[in-house]
Amino acid sequence: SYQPKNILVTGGAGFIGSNFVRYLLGAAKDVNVVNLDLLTYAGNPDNLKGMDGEERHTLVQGDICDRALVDRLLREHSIDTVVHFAAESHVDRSITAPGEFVRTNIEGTYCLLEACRQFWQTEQKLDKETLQQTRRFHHISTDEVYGTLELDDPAFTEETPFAPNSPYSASKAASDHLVRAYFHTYGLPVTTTNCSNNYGFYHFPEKLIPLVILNALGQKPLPIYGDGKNVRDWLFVADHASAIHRVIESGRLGETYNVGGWNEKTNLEVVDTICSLLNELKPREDKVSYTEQITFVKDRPGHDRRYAIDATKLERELGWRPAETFETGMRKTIEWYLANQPWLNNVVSGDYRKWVEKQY
Ligand code: NAD
Ligand code: TDX
Repeated sequence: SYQPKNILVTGGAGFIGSNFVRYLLGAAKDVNVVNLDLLTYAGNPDNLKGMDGEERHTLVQGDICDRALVDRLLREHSIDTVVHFAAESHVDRSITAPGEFVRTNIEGTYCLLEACRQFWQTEQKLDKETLQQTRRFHHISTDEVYGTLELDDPAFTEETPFAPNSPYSASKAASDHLVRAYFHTYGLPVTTTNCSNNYGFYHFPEKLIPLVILNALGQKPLPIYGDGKNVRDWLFVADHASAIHRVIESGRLGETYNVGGWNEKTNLEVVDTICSLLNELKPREDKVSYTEQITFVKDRPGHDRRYAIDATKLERELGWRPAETFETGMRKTIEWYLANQPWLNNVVSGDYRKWVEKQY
């Protein structure tokens, strides 16, 4: 199997990227990680505190669209493997301001692909066989590229045609196509994973699960879009990290692998689960259930009804299964948020942004 050594992770100060870096430094004792992250509102260096193997990790604040910077990092750190998380990731923001999604998600992916092609093929002069044996470009994508499902439709497979419905998913679909094209045209050794909704530690509280935890504890309304019956498949973030690692090690080049948790839930079911765990672990002083805070609000424009992932290819070819069920993963998540209120307070107050001022 392929063993990465000097890895450029992009977007590794965000939610999934930071969980992946933490996982990888622990799981692979001989890897070095350079973490290129622009530290937008979604990037938080606190997510990377106290990691085993942190002496093998370097955080660089910078833009994946900055070609000169990417070129320099590839060369200075003899990068053999790129793991690409950096993106604008929030669907609601893509509806109000799509421009940054086109820039980071499409142009940024293009810039990284070009830089790798130039560095590995032109500068290091690797022939196709050596290139494909000794280098990797792994691209992280989403199930949202496949569009939306009716309740009785079969789950998305890797063969499902792309039909993105939001500026976010359209920009991710474009980046997936570019990655695919660099394999077919230039032989770049790429793999892609399309994953369902993640939840877990260090999740930024603009997304449904951490927002509901935050608002529940703050005695604020728990906003449910529309009728609350939209369905998502949920995967614990550490399971996503292990799936990515497995695909980098053993995935077939040029292939995409769907990653999912076999956990389809309506949004109301998700919010009910959070409320009952909180009722048990941190009951309200008045002993009233947190579900009393549920409030139905205006629906998201173009709100996809259902996502469901068929992850059998990943299981059949690479033997991967998630370790957590929704119940075990959600319990860990709620316990983590209750034990890490300073992290949450830093995010809500904006204090986490001060890292940037302290460093530069
Ligand atoms: P996130 O918003 O928490 O993190 C994104 C990170 O990228 C941040 O640290 C941000 O600072 C950084 N970034 C943004 N623009 C950048 C730029 N121009 N240059 C360098 N860094 C930049 O997102 P996430 O939820 O961790 O998602 C990570 C990846 O996984 C994304 O590609 C997303 O599309 C994909 N994904 C997410 C989910 C999910 O449920 N969150 C599911 C499937 C796939
Ligand atoms: O306040 C809310 N109320 C609500 O009902 C929010 C923020 C969301 N929702 C709904 C919309 C969705 O049906 O909950 C569901 C989940 O919403 P998000 O947490 O915004 O996630 P989603 O839009 O499904 O996209 C996520 O999963 C796929 C990530 O943000 C993407 O980056 C990933 O690709």
